[in-house]
Amino acid sequence: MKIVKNTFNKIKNEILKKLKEIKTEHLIKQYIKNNILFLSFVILMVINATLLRFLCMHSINNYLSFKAILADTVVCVFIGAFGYLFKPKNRFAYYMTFTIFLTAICMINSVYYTFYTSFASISMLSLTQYIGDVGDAVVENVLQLKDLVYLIAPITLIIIHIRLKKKNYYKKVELKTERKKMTIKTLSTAGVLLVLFLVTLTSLDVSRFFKQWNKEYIVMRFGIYIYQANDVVTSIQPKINSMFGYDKAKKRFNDYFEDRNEYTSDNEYTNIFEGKNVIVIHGESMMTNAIGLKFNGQEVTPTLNKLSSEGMYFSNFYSQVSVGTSSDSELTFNTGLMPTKSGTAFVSYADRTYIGIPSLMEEKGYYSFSMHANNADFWNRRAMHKNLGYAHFYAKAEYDVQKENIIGLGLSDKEFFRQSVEKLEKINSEHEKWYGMVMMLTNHTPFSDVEKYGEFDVNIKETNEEGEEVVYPYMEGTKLGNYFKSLHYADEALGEFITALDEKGLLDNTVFILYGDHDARLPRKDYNLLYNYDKETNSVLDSEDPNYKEYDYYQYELGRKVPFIIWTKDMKGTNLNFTNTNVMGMYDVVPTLGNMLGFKNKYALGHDIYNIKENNIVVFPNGNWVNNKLYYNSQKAEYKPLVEDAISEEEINSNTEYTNKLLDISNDIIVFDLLNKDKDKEGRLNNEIKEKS
Ligand code: GP9
Ligand code: MN
Repeated sequence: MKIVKNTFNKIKNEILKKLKEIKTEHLIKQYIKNNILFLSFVILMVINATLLRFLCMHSINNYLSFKAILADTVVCVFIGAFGYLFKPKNRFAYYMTFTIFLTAICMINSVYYTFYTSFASISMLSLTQYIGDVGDAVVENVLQLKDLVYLIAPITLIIIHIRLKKKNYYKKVELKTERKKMTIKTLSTAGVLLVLFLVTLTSLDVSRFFKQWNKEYIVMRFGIYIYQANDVVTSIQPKINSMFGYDKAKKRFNDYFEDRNEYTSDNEYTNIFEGKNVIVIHGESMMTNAIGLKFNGQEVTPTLNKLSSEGMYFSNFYSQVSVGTSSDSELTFNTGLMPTKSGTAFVSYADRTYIGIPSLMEEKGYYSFSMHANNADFWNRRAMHKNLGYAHFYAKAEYDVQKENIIGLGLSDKEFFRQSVEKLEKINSEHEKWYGMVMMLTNHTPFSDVEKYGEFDVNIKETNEEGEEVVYPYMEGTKLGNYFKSLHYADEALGEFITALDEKGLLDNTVFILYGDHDARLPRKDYNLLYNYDKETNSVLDSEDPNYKEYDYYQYELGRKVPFIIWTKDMKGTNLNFTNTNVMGMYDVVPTLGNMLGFKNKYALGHDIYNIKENNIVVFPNGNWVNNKLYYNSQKAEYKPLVEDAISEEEINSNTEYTNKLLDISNDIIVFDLLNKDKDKEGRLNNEIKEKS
């Protein structure tokens, strides 16, 4: 009896299960049948976006990026949801309009990518004046077949529509669906998918999204549709920022430069390098604290040590970057202006007028150029280098980048320098005087390509009483340790570059200048280990230990110094061979170098260090400042004295006021385009009217 009962139950459960399956299957079929147009729209548009990533970035990770597919789906479901507000017979027109619009986005980006190896931006419309020659892009004047593939989507939608119409589908659907209910249901689905997408994001994704300049990264994580929408917002924002307040800004600007004591008098260094060729090295993430540092008797940076001991070395020099990192340092080095308060000058304000060192040198008869083996659009350099006055930007497409020569972000520094020497030889033979910036790349965070940096131990090796070698791990395996290995590689590359230049006679009449673009953003705990290592425990010394020196907030900020070196091959032992320990910032480069090379830029905000000397002050974009006596933390309104006789409260207040004022003026110059003389002539009638009303 029991057996019969069990068998009966089993059969019953089995039948119920089947029925349930049939019901679900039926429901799904039913849903698909009733929503063919909506689903076709979503699927076709997601396929188009995926195709775009595939055809542009050629890597499985890129085109099958789960995040991007999810993001594109969210956008399409969201747009598609509003289609339900229309009567079924009118829905096709709605979906077709958006299909054409989204397909156009894919096609435009596809064509743009072929030309510029980057995704399109509406801000580029206002930058066309700087993009005269396409330079390093592969120029093909015709639309390629791959750019037309996106048209399959609208064609498919039309075919689907015709077939549905034939079957009288729209009339049948009309009877069944409730329009508002379907809209809300579909919007809720978009909402759930959006939450799912948001939880997959990392903080790096979010920060890059708001900065918007790393376009490939954003398209890979957020999809093309969100990228393009974000692009519109970030492109319009600078325009809105500059719409109001021009007259007030102009007045503040005039008053500031009228009152300003510029310390511009001649000094013993005036014109000392006039007429010489110039090579400026943009030393990626090079920091002062590595100069002179040794592990097991081996120098981390033998080349920097040599240059700093043979040349004019500024050992208390700070970079003044904000979120624009490398590009901010290029801006400040070249113009003496500070980074903008929001966005980045290179990306958001590339159409403004700047007075760059390259254009000033050009006025003196120099040929000016820049070299960097990364994509020309990285940090919007293609437009900005032109704007700063570089006559030519040798970017990635002009370098031979083979897979085996890639380290970290791109072409290794050794190979980059090797190929740059060839270009320099040609430049030297064609131009009487030249000024060039050569930008390094390998020593870039996260410093994880360790096996490619070559041998350099950051441990401690000792011989014990028994004569055996004992190894303490010390910095091995830490990010700072990997940084030293990477920096050692970059330093070696630099050394090879100098040797090669010398062999070709390119150093004979050349001033060699090097700056570290910004600190390497390494964890404070790693510095704590570096300066407080306890061999016995292989960790940080106990804080009670008399030898323990805490690496606190101030140590960290003060430790972010980068090298600034001016060197010529015959400088050693001369009166130009010394270390200047006065505090100095990137914005002091224009006046200091200008004095030596024979150019002036009234609007550079720093000072000639040989005029202002120990009275200098370095301001940072976050409102902090440092001088020879004190480091001021503006966020906490606290400070750390650096000398016994620190300064008075009054002086601190006036320095803080100076800092804020300078940051305002600098920001105004860029946002309101105050160096644009034409704007002056035109007047800003529209804004005047707006301000008065
Ligand atoms: C990219 C390189 C690095 O070309 O300059 O930029 P960063 O991340 O340092 O700003
Ligand atoms: Mn950098």
